[in-house]
Amino acid sequence: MSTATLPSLSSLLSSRRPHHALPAGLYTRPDVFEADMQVFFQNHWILVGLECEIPEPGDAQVLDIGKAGLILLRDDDGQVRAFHNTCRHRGARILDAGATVISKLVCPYHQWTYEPTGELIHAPHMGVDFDKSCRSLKPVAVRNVGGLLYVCLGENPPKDIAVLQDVMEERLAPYGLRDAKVAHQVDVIEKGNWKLTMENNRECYHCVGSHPELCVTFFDLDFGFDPAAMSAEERARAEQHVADRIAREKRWEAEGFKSSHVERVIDCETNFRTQRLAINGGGESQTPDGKAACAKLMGSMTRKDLGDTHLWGHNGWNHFMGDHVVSAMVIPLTADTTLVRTKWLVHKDAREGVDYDLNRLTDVWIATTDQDADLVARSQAGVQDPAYEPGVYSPHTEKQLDNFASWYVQRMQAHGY
Ligand code: 3BY
Ligand code: FES
Ligand code: FE
Repeated sequence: MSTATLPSLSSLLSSRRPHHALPAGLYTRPDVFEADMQVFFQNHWILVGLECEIPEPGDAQVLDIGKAGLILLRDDDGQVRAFHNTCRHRGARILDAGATVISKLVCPYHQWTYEPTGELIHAPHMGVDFDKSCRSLKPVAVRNVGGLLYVCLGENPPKDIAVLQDVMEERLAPYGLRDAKVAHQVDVIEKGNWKLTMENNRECYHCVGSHPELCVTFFDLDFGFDPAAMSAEERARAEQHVADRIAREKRWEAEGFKSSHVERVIDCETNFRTQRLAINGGGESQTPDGKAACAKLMGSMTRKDLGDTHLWGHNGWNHFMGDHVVSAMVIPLTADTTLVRTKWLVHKDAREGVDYDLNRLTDVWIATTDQDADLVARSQAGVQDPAYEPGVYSPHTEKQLDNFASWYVQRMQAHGY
């Protein structure tokens, strides 16, 4: 099909049927990918890293997000700052993607030099009248939400990030993310559109069929179920599970640990959802046997029995447990490839081989992430099939996908598509 015969993006968006998956073009077309990057990765808040990845002055993390380059660093006064990674002379990239340590930011092209505050301090051969003061690096809006770093690359960052901060700072405080370290990181490039990656992570309908390791500690029942599809015995077990969850949540809340379900998923700019859920098995952590993987607990945590505080956003998901944290961020690469970067955090003083065994810490989510990558590739292959027709979501186990697809369409339309 030539581009001229393709439906417009706005007609694709308005053709999405309520409660159904998105039309194929929204998962496959390069022009939609460009629009997605502009709307959801340039003009919404995105999760880009962790404060503990830049613990000391001069520590920097550099990331490519589509065509945009981002520098995250800690300045000499200890403040976290973010800049666009493009030189104010002729635009060259200043730092390469990855982790680095800087004292000044020196552009490799003609050595224009910037302070960690972004101020231009050295620009040789520009003449005596050259005004350096208006050529600082362009800042990027950054928010530190209890140790999770969010940026908005655009000029008008959504104000409702304040809701996320309000809800999560209190919940994250005991986990002491600032005093954590990344024990392990894995990059997986999924062969699918970023929205398929996000949809896959919002349901546990597929867990029983695909995630034997995760199912030891994860209750798929927490992600919805259809009583009508169950035997009397299964239904009784599911109802008991829900009753236990409510009782446990009340107990945790009474003990001062916020646990309730909070969601901002439609009619909002900053999409997030959080809830503290119980862990199956040993009840402590997402490990092969449910027992904590790290003897030294996170932050000020003194208990291992506080479940898993989940946090989903539109480009990532996180699990905060007593002994460790799993934080995944999603960066689209092309219409049909997506980077999923998963980090395992432990207390900064925890010693590998003494306080934790790296395999026990990472086994479950390495396996789960690989299994999810297969599912996403399978979805992408299927949605680009000419025979694909958007299917209906389960009202019981895929409600979060329905909400995500509705939010996606709403936000695209709000941005003029
Ligand atoms: O992606 C998964 O396997 C599951 C489904 C629910 C949340 N997530 C961890
Ligand atoms: Fe950076 Fe010239 S482009 S110094
Ligand atoms: Fe999965």
